[in-house]
Amino acid sequence: MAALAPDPPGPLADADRLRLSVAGAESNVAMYLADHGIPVSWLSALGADPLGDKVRAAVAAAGVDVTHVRTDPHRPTGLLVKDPGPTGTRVRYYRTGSAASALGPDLLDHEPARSAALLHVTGITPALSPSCRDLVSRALAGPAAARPYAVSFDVNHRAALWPDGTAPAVLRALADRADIVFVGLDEAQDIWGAGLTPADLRRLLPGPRILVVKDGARAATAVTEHGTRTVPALRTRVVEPVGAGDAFAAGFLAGLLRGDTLTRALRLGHITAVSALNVTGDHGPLPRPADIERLLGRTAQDWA
Ligand code: KDG
Repeated sequence: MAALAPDPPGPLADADRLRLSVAGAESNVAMYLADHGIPVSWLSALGADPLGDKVRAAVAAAGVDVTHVRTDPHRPTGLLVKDPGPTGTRVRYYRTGSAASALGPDLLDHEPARSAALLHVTGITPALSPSCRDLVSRALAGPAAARPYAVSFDVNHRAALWPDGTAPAVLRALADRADIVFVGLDEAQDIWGAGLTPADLRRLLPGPRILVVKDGARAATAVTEHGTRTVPALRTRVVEPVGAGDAFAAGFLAGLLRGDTLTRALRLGHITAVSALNVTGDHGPLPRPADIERLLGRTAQDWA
């Protein structure tokens, strides 16, 4: 999707200028995976309009295969507009009837979905339309072992997209069928109950092989059947947090796909998140490979 934000940041109602950028949780993950050298395709739909052209070009320029992105001649590219205020940034969506909202389960019938090792989906898509919900349900249908790919699911609760209050039940049912789940601790507490701990979340979501609970600037914990690993976050200057969760997911998945240990994968998640935290847009440059290696090799105390 395309994104507009007041430039300089400030209330939308007072803005004279808006900065145009590219946003979207799944395309962000795809771009950060490509940055890590993982071959990745983004499956989505864009309008036959200049915003769609811009999004496609930006995602392709990051090294992501966009040849399977559909162009819908009848529906526009989705758009979000940021409205920074004293208590945080409110996001306004203009995506009802967008090209992506018309996607459906047939997306999974074709390459590259059939030959991928991993399919990454988020809790944003099922909120867009009934056909989008069917798409994510189908991606997660059947026993995990019988699926041709592993599925990772980032809960990504966007309250504005769930006016009917069904988010807790729908997101829990979908997440519990995934192989790998990402959820923010505060996000999980908002949806499923105040005071929940990672151990409580594991009881709530017993299905995933790996449950990753992110605790903001503090730490991230991976819970598996073999135990729990917690890795503290890196200290960094936060310019704007949007996109950091996607960057974290991409770093963690890149680590797993490379065969790293859980601890190294969590570290790579944090390192990648810093790239998003240090910039105003969702997608910032990764540290140099030598710096990534140096950070991965540090001891636990250095990360605290
Ligand atoms: O994770 C960042 C996303 O939230 C942002 O890029 C926009 O995908 C988006 C959404 O639907 O909010």
